[in-house]
Amino acid sequence: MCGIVGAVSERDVQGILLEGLRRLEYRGYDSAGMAVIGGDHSVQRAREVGKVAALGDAMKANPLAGHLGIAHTRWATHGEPSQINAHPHMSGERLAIVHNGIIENYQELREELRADGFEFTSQTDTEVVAHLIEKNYRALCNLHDSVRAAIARLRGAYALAVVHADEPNHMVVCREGSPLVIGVGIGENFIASDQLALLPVTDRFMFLEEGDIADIKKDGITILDREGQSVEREVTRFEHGADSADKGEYRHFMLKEIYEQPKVIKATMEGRVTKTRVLEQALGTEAANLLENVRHVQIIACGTSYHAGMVARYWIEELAGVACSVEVASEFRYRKHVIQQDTLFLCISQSGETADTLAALRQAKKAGFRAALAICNVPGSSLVRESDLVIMTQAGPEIGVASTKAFTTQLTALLIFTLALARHNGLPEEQEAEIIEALHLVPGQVSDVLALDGEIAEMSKAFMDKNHSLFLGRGSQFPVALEGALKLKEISYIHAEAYPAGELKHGPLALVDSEMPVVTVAPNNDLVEKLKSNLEEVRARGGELFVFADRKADVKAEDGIHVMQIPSVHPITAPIVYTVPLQLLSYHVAVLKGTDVDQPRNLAKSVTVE
Ligand code: HGA
Repeated sequence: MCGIVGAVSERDVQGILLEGLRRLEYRGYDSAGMAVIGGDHSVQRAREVGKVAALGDAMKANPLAGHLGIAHTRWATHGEPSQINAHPHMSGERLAIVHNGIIENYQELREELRADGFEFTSQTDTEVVAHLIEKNYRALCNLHDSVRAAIARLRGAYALAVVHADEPNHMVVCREGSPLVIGVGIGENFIASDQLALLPVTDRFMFLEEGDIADIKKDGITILDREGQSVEREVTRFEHGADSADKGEYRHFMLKEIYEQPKVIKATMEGRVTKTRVLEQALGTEAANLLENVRHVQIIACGTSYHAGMVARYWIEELAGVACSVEVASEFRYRKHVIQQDTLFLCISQSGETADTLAALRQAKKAGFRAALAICNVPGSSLVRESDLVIMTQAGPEIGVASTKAFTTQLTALLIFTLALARHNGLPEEQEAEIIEALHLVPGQVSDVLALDGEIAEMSKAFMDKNHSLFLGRGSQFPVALEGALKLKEISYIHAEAYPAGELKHGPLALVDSEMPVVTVAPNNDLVEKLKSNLEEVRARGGELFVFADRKADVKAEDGIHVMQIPSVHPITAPIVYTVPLQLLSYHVAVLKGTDVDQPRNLAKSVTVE
């Protein structure tokens, strides 16, 4: 959340920074700003409320010329979205800063700096950091040292980029708990919250470690670690095509990403499964060792990734016979837990920078778990670097704030992991082969569901004027219902709740009437007959049902029951396939309602604040 970009170059940096912000806008979009050090060695700043386009428009009339600059797109945590709270923040006329994260002790620092005579113009925690660095600068006259001295006093999470007009040839950047990457150019260098922002200018990146402080000049990068020791960070090349941040022919990134699913699910399987078996070594050289004797799996995640973890629990207990617990990271990290012996800690995060998940992982590493496994979509992210074992999803960059392809590739990776674990726990070879064969069919089955797009768009009209909806599923389809409800909430702003279908009569049935559409996923598994009875309960109360059902499940369309037939799928892989029609349904409802599909209100991607 919040996007940072910076550049130091021979050329004017305004265009590079604006394009970087446009690409980072998924991280926050309530205001945007830029500060550039011009030829006269003064700081010029522009800030606008709203999206990056508003800043771009303002800058057409008043361009900022200069070879060193920093910029920011905001997702407010401290202080309303407004021009005065927009970054960059300044201390005096000569120091400017952009920040991603939260400074927890900002109140006490603010009081101290006020007593020192600093005047505050915003409500943000960030402005405190600007003044703190400036205070140090007055004594130390060196930006790097001033930043180091300032961050020693900060509690919380931050990625910072700082420029000072007295040192017009470099910026100082650092990170602790929020992501920051350095883009390595030729005769120019860059920084950003993620690689995507910089793809038009470079494909070579260095990832800062927690506690690093770097000086970025156009012809050199120096990095010191937390202890002040000079360190080298490896330069890696970006693997995905530079077009990933483009919508192409699609109206929205979300739709593009829904349609990419057959390809990326396949990519996530590549190199990890044969026709009939999981290649355990492909999960890491240590995989066999770490998975042996696992007696319990503790899954931690947030949001959509949490739903993926909930599906995995059904798989892990059913196929591996290993106990599995799933918990949202923000709860897990703040309670005492009993750790059973030989528990594997499994974190799921699209970005690998989710603040709560990372914090939970760091606690877990001290707490005596057997090992930590990450399922993640971003190579080089903190989660990936800090885990013992990693399964990368191969979704490619996901730009739409509402997660789609990241979820289905997480499920794919989790099923592969489950089978590897299950093999250590006596899953018969034939059963492994049956499931892998079913997994190979999933990309084709997802394509078949995508072919229903037109019909689903038609169905979505029934939701346009509704304020509430219910989603039902049983067994491993319950998390699919949860994910479907989350998608509808996120992008159409319709209140949606998901229940295990068997819970209906224990409360939510009271809500059912003709104004409450009820969406149900009904694959042909051993729970389908029970599910049909639940549907009757809804129908008997006048509720309108929208059922995504296996052809063979024999759910009949009739008055008030709309049935969309889904290709027959294996019960184990069904959650992956049944997610897709629910994504399309939410997408079309949102389009009909005219909401901002890719950047829904109040949300942002990559939740790097707590
Ligand atoms: N706390 C700062 C930055 C917010 C942020 O990083 N959001 O993700 C602010 O409120 O401006």
